Amino acid sequence: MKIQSSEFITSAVNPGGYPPGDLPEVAFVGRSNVGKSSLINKMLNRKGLARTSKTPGRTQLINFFRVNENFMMVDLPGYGYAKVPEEVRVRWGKMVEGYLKNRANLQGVFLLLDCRHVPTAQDKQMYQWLAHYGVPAVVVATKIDKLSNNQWAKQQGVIKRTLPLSPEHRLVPFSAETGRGREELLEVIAQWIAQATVPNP
Ligand SMILES: Nc1nc2c(ncn2[C@@H]2O[C@H](COP(=O)(O)OP(=O)(O)O)[C@@H](O)[C@H]2O)c(=O)[nH]1
Ligand SMILES: [Mg+2]
Repeated sequence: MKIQSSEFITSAVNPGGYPPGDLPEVAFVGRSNVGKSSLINKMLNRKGLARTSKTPGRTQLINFFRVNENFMMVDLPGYGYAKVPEEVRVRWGKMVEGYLKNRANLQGVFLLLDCRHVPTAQDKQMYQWLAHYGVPAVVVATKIDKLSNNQWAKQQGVIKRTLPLSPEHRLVPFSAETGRGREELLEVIAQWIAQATVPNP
C-alpha cells in the first residue's frame, strides 16, 4: 500500500465526538512515550501531523486521521504515566475501553511496546482487552534502532514470554528513525482494510 494523502480530522474524548464510522479504522495504543505519534508520522511520511513530545502524558485525547481518503488511523491516549492522578487514569480507561468495545468500524489495533522494556501490567491488560473484545491485533516493538540484533534476539523472548504472546499475534520491530517495519505494518493495514466490513452509518 502507498500513502497518498493524510489529514487530521478531529480529537475526541467520548463517542459523541468521534467522526462518522463510515470508513474502516485502525488504532494505535501503548504507554505514553512509547512512540505512537512518531510511528504514525513515519507511516504517513508526515513530520508533524501527530504531535510528538518529550514530556509523557500530554495526549489525553483520541486523535483521528484520514488516510488516502479511504481509511482512518486513530492515535489512542497513552497509559502508564506515573505522575497522572487516579481520576485521569480512570477516565483514560473508560475512554479507551469504550472506544475498543463500541467502534464498529474498527478493523484492528497495533499495541506498541518499547523494545527495551519488559511489558508492564498495563501492557498485559491492554493485550488481554484486545483478545477479550475480539479485536485483531499486532504487537509492535518500537525504537528498535536502540538495540543491536543480538540484544533484540534476547529481548524478543522476554516480550513474548511476559505478555504472553499467543501464536496468532505477530511481533513487528519498528523504528521511526530508520523506517524499519513500516512496509510490514502497511501490509497489515492493507489486509485489514481488504477484509473490512463497515456498518452503514
Ligand atoms: N530512537 C528512537 N526514538 C524514538 C522512536 N520513536 C519515538 N522516539 C522518541 O520517543 C519520544 C516519545 O515519542 P512520541 O511519538 O511522542 O511517543 P507517544 O507518547 O507514544 O506518542 C520522543 O522523544 C521521540 O523522538 C524511534 O523509533 N527511535
Ligand atoms: Mg503521542
